Amino acid sequence: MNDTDYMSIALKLAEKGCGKVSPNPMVGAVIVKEGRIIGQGSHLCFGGPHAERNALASLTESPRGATLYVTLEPCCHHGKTPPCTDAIVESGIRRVVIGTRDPNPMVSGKGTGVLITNGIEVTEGILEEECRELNHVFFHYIKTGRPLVVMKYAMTLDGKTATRAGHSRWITGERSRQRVHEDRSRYFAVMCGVGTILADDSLLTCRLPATRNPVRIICDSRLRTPPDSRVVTTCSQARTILATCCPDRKAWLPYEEKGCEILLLPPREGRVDLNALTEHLGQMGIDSVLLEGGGALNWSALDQGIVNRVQAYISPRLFGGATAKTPVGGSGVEFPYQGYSLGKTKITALGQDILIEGELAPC
Ligand code: AOF
Ligand code: ZN
Repeated sequence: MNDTDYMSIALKLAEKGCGKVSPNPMVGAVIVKEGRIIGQGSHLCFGGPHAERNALASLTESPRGATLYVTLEPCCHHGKTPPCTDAIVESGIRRVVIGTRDPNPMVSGKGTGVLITNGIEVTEGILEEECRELNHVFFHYIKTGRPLVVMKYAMTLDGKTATRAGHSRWITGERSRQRVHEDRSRYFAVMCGVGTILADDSLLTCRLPATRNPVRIICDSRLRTPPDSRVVTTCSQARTILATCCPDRKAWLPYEEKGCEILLLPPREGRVDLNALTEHLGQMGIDSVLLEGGGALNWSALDQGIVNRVQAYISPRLFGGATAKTPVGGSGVEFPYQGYSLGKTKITALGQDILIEGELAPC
């Protein structure tokens, strides 16, 4: 077993925090002495002990002279918990292997500095890409203060999101839909436009056992969401936020009575200003949004520069129909070079479907 092998174990441990620690990072730690794993830990709940401290608490023997493998640079600040660097230095650990630096300005480079000053040997950058990808939401949120927005859609091979009559259940197969539900629990919030609620009375919850529901955000500039729709009546199971430009507080009452939150935002071309919305969501501690919009909202989101990643689920079927809906509407671009290009693309087969995902460069 080498450094990379132990770091892979730490990465697996980090995943235990998925959906439970945001907006903090998922972190895993392994303590190794003379080729034996003598302690391991994960960061398991927001505000709870960090992975390093949980690993130290699990020790089966003295860590004097041992090596600690940790996916993220250990913290050296007093947050909701005391600095992990103190606990590491006190423990007598001789070497620390770090996956990636912490982008948190309170920690970045400083945690490593504290360890080195205390005579601990530090190795950085083991499985760095994997460690960063695991916490891509945290990296984005801590740097920008805004949620990472992932635009997700499912379409046929001929680029349709519904038949000419508007039917869309189902386009993709079981495995793709399972994956979407996993993402609904992985990302903090799910967002769609009022059109989706009016057409499908969508619930937007996560239908997998033992997972958390995302916060549901509906972009509804004129408050057209029916007060008896399922997103409104199920507020006790999952938080619902209506983002609107309607300043009439009397019109808010039927929603507020059922537990919905109303977020009043300035309009942009008659609809909710999406930059103002993401700014607000960031301030509310929402670190990520899975955008399950229709074509109009998807275009606005792209056009206003709030989309960071795209996930396109493609099913090997064709619907045809000149008027059948497509994933992105709006005015579109004029020339191919003006199109939005994805970088770092990844292609995954999911049963008969294909998932293409990638990152959008900031505008
Ligand atoms: C975590 N879990 O395992 C590590 C973190 O408020 P606190 O004390 O929980 O500190 C949160 C910060 O600590 C977080 O932003 C990150 O920079 C650092 N490391 N955080 O939640 C962990 N190692
Ligand atoms: Zn820490």
